[in-house]
Amino acid sequence: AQQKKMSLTGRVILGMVLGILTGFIIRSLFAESSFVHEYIVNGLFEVGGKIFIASLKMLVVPLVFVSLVCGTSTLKDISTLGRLGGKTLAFYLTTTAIAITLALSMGNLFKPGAGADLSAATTFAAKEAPSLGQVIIDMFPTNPISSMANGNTLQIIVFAILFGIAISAAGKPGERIAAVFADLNDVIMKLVALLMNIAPYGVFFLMAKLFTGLGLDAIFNLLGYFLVLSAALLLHGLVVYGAMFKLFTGLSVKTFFRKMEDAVMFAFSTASSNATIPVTMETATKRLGSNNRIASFTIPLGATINMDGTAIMQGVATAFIAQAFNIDLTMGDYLTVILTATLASIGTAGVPGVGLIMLAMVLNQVGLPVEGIALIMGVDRLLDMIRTAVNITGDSCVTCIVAKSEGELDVNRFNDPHAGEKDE
Ligand code: DAS
Repeated sequence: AQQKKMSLTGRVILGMVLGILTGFIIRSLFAESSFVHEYIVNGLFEVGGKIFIASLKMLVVPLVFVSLVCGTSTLKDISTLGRLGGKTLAFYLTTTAIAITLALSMGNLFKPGAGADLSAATTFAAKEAPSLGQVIIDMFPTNPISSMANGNTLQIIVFAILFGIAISAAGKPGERIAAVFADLNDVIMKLVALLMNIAPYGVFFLMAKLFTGLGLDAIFNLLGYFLVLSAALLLHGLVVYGAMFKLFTGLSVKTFFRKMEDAVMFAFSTASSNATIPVTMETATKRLGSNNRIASFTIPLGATINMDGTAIMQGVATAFIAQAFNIDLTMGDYLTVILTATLASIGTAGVPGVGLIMLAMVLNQVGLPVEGIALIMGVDRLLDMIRTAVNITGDSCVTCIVAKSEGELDVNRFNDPHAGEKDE
């Protein structure tokens, strides 16, 4: 009988666990060995991890452009697009507002920053938060090729939608181009499936490198902050998305979370929503059954503007830093935090560490000392991994809700436990 091939999820979990173990072993037994650090940690692990992330990012621009053109060109009419866009934005902005409110409430309830050690505070440059007008202007590409070259996801989305609309309105030539994009999309998704095979090794390298350098002692003196933020992330990820999923689709929440495993693990190990787009897309379409017409729009958009996990970090971190510096925030300040954090998340792509940059904008906006970020930087890498997993879970949850509401979710495929696992 064909030997049961361990599923991708199993192999990625194995890679993750072995990587973490290897990191701890090197950290404890080979701390002094310059050979191990020179050639293994900063050599093999560093190079392997970077190649893995680069291979995922390589697919993002072609996948987002082709799948969105493919999806938009098959839309029946433009009003569908308007309805789709409206629903998607409404859900994304609502979940982000819930996320920050939850975070600020927990931050004020548990007061993790009371009596924090301020010695680490150093200077930290803050950028001005973008205005809503500027964010909207920045969405329109002046040169689509440079948008692609720079990986400006929002501009690629806008251009792909307009291009797809033109295809659907262009009669015969449009039909021929649409057919080409449909085939291109299949080929790129096949490339995604092929690249998945290197994932267990890539995750091993990333985890081994990270846990060789990660001082868990940083967590102990920030335990309050770490626990409150992790609790808020898990609460939002499981309870808010679970309740929303059940309420708006009526489908099994357990099945949803089980099928999200691969995408969650990729988001966790890469700490980048953008790099995880290929896996989130494959999960949303092949495993959860959302039509590409929906997922090709909602997933790339979500990876860019829907960062609930990041918003939660900003809520808890703002409360923590205000408490650490004994500054009382007014309700007006909290509303400013909610607005700035939402705006900041719209304009920034989902890449590692972007949450900290946005936090500097938020703190700046409410007059909190931006150097407070230095207090939490030590544990931010690990928290970034958790909140990125929450970010893409929110994107996938809204994708299923919007697809279901449009009658574009294949329930049989959703309920099929093996959908999308074998190479189709
Ligand atoms: N790493 C970001 C992402 O990819 C999240 C963050 O930095 O907060 O979503």
